[in-house]
Amino acid sequence: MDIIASIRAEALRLGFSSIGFTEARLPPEARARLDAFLAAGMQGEMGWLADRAAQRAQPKALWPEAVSVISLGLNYGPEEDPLAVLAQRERASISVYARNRDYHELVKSRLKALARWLLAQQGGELKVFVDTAPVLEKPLAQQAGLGWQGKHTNLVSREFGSWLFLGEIYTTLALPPAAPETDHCGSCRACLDSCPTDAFPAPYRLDARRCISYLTIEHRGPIPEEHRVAMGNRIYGCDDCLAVCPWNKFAAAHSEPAFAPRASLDAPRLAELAMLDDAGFRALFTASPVKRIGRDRFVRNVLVAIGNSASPALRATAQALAEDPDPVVAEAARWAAGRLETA
Ligand code: B12
Ligand code: SF4
Ligand code: SF4
Repeated sequence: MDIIASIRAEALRLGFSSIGFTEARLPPEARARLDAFLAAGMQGEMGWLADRAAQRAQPKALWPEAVSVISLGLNYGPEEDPLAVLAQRERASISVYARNRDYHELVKSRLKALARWLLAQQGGELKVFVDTAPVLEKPLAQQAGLGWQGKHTNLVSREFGSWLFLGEIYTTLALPPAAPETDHCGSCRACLDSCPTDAFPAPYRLDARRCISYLTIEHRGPIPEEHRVAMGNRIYGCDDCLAVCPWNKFAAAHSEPAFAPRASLDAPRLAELAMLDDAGFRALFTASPVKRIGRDRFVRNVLVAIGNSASPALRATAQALAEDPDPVVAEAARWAAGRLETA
């Protein structure tokens, strides 16, 4: 078996769904597009996207010794329609990626296992990354042949649709590069038209400040009023643009026990979530990515969903939080109670 075939076999054995190889180099367009995104302020409060833009846009600027990049994908395709819960207005929609364990740990442990194996087989030096490092993961994955950056800006795979988590191994080994994947969006614009907050100023461009994923996870302070109604009951992340992609019909559901929705996070009741104190919040979201946003930001999101529920029964829940010690929670509670009064 040649080196590429044996790395591929080991990656699949470790549980990765997809793998590709590319040079540790991105074309100047990647930097230009990142700069245009930042110049327009579309990163909002994610200042860390700008802080290390040079390293993000060019692998060798992050690690000069890097020669090749191994790009890896892990399928997290849902077993059921992830948008079905949006119609259940007294319940919460938590995005597919956050309904159980944090994917970062799983992907990282597999990247490390593959890296150890590769070191033993071939030597060289390497570094592993998933999500949080200054790495443009999607353009690298496209270059490595895993898929293409769709109009919703995420990587779409012919085999796994929009449901791949990405991770990388940068290595000093010279590995033969794969052919980059080409764009198969064609005239489709399903993702662009599905966005509740109109977050795409143009195909392939996302204004993060309007994206519900950003608003519910990254944004501190009150959620701008102009987006609250469109959020519906999405309280952590959003899957609309991913879920409508026609390439998902070729995808199989994931086979990871760690990604099967926990019963308590599968359409939980808004009334119960709103009443969580700090300890209750931490206990419910043990090992979940949701834990990162903390009780206050989480309850803020839940209150926006309560305001959108059109359920008079939830008005008392909102009112009970109107004097919350956290001013952002208190403001969201008053907004929700006011909406339900009108309802
Ligand atoms: C910041 C960030 C966010 C931000 C901003 C998203 C964004 N699109 O930039 C927010 C918080 C909104 C977010 C949301 C989500 N994220 Co996110 N996020 C990231 C992160 C950390 C950095 C992405 C980045 O560099 N953005 C900066 C902008 C400039 O980059 P970009 O979108 O790639 O912009 C490119 C396009 O504009 C393109 N472009 C511009 N013009 C043109 C024209 C043409 C013709 C073409 C082809 C391209 C093109 O070039 C730019 C540079 O590559 C990555 C992890 C990483 N390190 O890469 C995860 C990552 C992108 N996120 C991921 C996920 C799963 C999500 C969510 C689905 C989570 C959820 N369910 O709520 C949503 C999806 C929202 C969406 N439609 O993108 C996955 C995506 C996996 C995949 N298959 O692509 C990643 C890769 C994490 C991971 N390791 O798996 N995310
Ligand atoms: S994740 Fe939701 S809010 Fe963000 S761009 Fe996609 S559809 Fe729009
Ligand atoms: S929904 Fe259509 S336009 Fe959007 S990424 Fe999928 S194929 Fe491309």
